[in-house]
Amino acid sequence: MAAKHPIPSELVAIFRSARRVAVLTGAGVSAESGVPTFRDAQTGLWAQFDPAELGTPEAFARNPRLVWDWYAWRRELVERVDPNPGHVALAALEAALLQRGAQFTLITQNVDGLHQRAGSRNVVELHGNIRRVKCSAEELVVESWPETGELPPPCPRCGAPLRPDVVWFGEMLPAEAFALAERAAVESDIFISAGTSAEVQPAASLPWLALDHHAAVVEVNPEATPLTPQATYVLAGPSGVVLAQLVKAVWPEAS
Ligand code: BJW
Repeated sequence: MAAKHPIPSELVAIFRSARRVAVLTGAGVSAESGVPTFRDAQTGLWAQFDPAELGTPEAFARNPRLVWDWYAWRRELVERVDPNPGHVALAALEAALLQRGAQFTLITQNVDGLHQRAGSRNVVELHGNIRRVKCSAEELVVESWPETGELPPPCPRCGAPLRPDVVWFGEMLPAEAFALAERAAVESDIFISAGTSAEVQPAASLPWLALDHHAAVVEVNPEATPLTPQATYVLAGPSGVVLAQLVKAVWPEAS
C-alpha cells in the first residue's frame, strides 16, 4: 500500500479557492513509468554514456550516429511505457479546475509525451518532444524522409542530417513556449514544481518567478533541491503517490 503523505489543510483550502494553477514537471514525474531520470545512472546499453554529454549540439556534431541511436532507443522506450498515477492526477487536476472555471497550465521539461497520453490538454513543452524530428540545418520539422540506410537520415529538403526536435544544452528554448510558461508562473496563485532537480535553466527560474509574484509554491520530490528551502509547501515523496493524494484531498470526487 502507498505511503500516506499528509496534505496540509491550509494547502487544500488554497487549492479550492485558486483561480490560476501552474505546474512545472521534470523527469521524476516519468520515473514511475520506467523512464530513467537525467541524473540517474543509465541502464543497459547506454550505461557507459553520460546524458549530459549526449544531449548537446557538440555531441551531435562529433558523433551524429551515436546521438541518433541514443534517441531512437529512448523513443522506443517511451513508446513502450504508460503514464503513471502522477500523470493521471495532473490530468484530473486540470479537469477539476476547468470545471470550476479556473485556469491550468502544465509546463513540462519532459520530451516523452506522457502528460498528453494521460489526458492533459494545456501542455507547454519547454524542451521539445522526442517523437518529432527536425532538420539540423534549417530546424524544420519533418514527417518522413528517404530510406537511404544512412543514419541519421538526410533531410528530404536540404540533405543535412536529421535530429530529434528537442532542446539541447546551449540551445534556446522555443520562445513562444517559454513566454507562455513565464506568463503562467507570474499569474499563478499556486505553482507546483514536481519531479525536477530545479537545476536546469531557464526552466528552473519559473518557481522563483512565481514566488516573486506571491504564488504559493509547492514542491513534490522525494529529494531536496535548490528550491526546497524557499518552497511554501514541500511534499516529499514520489509524484505518483503525492499528486494522487493531493487531488484526492482537494476534490475527493475528482480522483
Ligand atoms: C522524483 C521521482 C519521483 C525521482 N517522483 N520526483 C544560468 C546559470 C548556469 C547555467 C545556465 C544558465 N542559463 C543557461 C544555462 C545553461 C544550461 C543550464 O541550465 N545548465 C545547468 C546544468 C546549470 N541551460 C541551457 O543550456 C538551456 N538553454 C539556454 O539557457 O539557452 C540560452 C543560453 C544559451 C547559451 C548560453 C547561455 C544561455 C537549455 C537547457 C536544455 C535542457 N535539455 C535537456 C535535454 C532535453 C532533451 C532530452 O530529453 O534528451 O532537458 S537536459 C535535461 O535536464 C532535460 C531535462 O528536461 C532537464 C531537467 O532535468 P529534470 O527534469 O529536472 O531531471 P533530473 O534528472 O535533473 O531530476 C529528476 C528529479 O526527479 C530529481 O530531483 C529526483 O529527486 C526527482 N525524482 N524520482 C518525483 N518518483
